[in-house]
Amino acid sequence: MNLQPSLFGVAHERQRIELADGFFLLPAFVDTAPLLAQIELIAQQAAFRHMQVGGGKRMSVAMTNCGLWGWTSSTTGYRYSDTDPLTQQPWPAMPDSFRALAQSAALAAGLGPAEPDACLVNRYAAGASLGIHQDRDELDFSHPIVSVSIGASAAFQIGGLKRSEPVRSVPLCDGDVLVWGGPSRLRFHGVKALKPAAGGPDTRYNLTFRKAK
Ligand code: MD3
Ligand code: FE
Repeated sequence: MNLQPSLFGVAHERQRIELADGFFLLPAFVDTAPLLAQIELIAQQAAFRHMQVGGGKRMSVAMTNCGLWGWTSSTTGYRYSDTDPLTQQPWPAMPDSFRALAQSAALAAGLGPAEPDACLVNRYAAGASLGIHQDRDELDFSHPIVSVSIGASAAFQIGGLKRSEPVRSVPLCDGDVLVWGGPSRLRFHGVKALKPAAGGPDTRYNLTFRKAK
């Protein structure tokens, strides 16, 4: 009988990889097909748009939101809004399946419970990137953030608590979930320009669940 521990996980065994203190990767945590269908419904009510940032630059990532609060950016700054500035309507409701996913991921990471009231939906076409930044527009940093990667793989960058600290690049694949909180809540991070692999999906989506207020 072979009592050697296997180098390969059993198919149903879920891994939890701690990339940094309080920063967890749950590889292939979720089947993304149903999430894509929900994203299409959300985008019918609140279209993807390229928001403006300071200096009048247009972000290469297209964004929309669901939930009580939506993250918005304009030439006057960043804020959470309870209405879509394009329509003056409330953002589409957060699907129950999204909230359940965020909660189960936060629990699986050991950082739960998550009580997201905001879900930012990012869409990356080839070449789109997100510069190094911190997520600090939320009221209370004691709540973890959950992020779900969908479609094309991307290289995300994790830095430290100061912009000047070195960054590490980690590949994020379809179905991967990240959960971070505690000492990693204010880490600098970003996403390198998307380079879709031949024969694979040409777009990447990311859901970021936060407690905004
Ligand atoms: C946190 N989105 O919308 S989330 C954002 O993939 C945002 O669309 C990215 O950052 C996206 O604000 C990244 C995942 C992520 C990756 C690396 C991190 C979050 C991180 C490193 C440190 C802290
Ligand atoms: Fe971020």
